[in-house]
Amino acid sequence: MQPKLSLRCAFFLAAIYNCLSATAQKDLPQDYLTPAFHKGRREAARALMPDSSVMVIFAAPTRTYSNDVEYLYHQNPDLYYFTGYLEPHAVLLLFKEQQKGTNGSFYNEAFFVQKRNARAEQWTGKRLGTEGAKKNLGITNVFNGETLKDFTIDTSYSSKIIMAALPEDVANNTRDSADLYDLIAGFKEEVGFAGTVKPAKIDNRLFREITGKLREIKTQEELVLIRKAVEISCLAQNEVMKTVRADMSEMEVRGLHEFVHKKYGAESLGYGSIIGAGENGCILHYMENTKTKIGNEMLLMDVGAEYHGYTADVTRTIPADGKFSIEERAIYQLVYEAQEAAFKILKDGTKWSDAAVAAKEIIAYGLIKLGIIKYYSEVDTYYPHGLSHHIGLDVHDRGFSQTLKKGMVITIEPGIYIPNGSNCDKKWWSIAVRIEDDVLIRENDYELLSSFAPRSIEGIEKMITERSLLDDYKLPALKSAQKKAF
Ligand SMILES: [Mn+2]
Repeated sequence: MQPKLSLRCAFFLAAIYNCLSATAQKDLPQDYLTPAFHKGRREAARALMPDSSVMVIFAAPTRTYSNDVEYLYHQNPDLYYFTGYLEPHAVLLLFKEQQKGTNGSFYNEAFFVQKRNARAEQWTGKRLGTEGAKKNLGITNVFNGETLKDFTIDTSYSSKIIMAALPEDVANNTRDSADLYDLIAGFKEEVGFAGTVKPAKIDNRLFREITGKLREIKTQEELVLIRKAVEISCLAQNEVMKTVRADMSEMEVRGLHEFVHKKYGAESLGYGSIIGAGENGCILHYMENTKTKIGNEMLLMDVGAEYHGYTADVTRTIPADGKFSIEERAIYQLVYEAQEAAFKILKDGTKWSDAAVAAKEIIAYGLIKLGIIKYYSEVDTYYPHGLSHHIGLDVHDRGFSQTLKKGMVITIEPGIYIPNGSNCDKKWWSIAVRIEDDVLIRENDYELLSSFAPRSIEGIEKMITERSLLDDYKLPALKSAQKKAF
């Protein structure tokens, strides 16, 4: 990575930039969500909005990783859902009814995006600009962000301004007068939002309700991407099962997962990969992955590929030495049966809580039978999390309904975690098992989207015996690891 550029190079860059923009990008993925999808989502939102209301959605803030380096940018899923736009410093205004512009034209949405800038694009990548956004995203009313301050958002008539709570960690780039900080400041001034005192018209709850109702039911276009993310995640699990050895590190296992994701074109992860060997599996969101040898205990791997914004969430727990011990088998089988019990009742109309109870009962009575707990009430000690959540543009995707509905995609993920020092026979200590699958709810049943990776004891033991090309992938030992004096 290069340090920031000095001014004198700018002239030279303008020339390169012209060459770059003249060469159309070839060999890009062909399966992005279509402009028709995003337009359809905007129309669906409008149908749920009350009369005379406007919905306002800002891009996600950029965030500093270190010094002048930013974290890889990840768009606000709501803005992506409604527009497909992937760049920062933007805001969408979605009106319920047609508005009359100053020039007499009518519009019911206005999208403010980052301006094209040759010098900036040489460093941080191409921008769509207003013309690109119109052409690629199919939005008609697109403006440069800097014009927001001249745009009259006439909210005097509007019953509600429907929006998410504003992010509090937005940095002000003083060299950019139309960054997210300025867009938010301009908007706040326009609607009389002084400091933290919110005008009564601003409704955050309704925003969560409308977007929850929309996002919890997946469209056919979304399902194509989710299926792909889930399959990729499963194939990575399989490849790791085939390759796993006791002398591998947690970090290497993580790398293998993410390598397979990238082979299939998944741009990102839905969350930091969780690779926990033995005791580390008991830490629910263990993302350090620092253990240098996974050893012969259980290996819990919770890894989700993100493909075009949609994430999978798949966990497999395997015996690193290829065979489940008696104790590992007993705990694993219990988690497996808990998952099966929940699967059995999944369909349109099932209450979330019924599925959760079905799984929890299996685990509680199973742990009692194994002598690990005495009473049902102790089950939370070893099963401390919920059974299920939506997945989609967020790994914990937004939803609204109390019952399952056709078209929802959710996880089913029971687990049992027995840390060292637990109040039970020490033969159970450091066993951690989670089995997490992704399912599509159908009218009368469900579809197991993550069936590509085995989840039964027999299926996993068999997969581990298979060979992988990665078995033969050996790198030379590092020479710099040997200690030398200056
Ligand atoms: Mn999950």
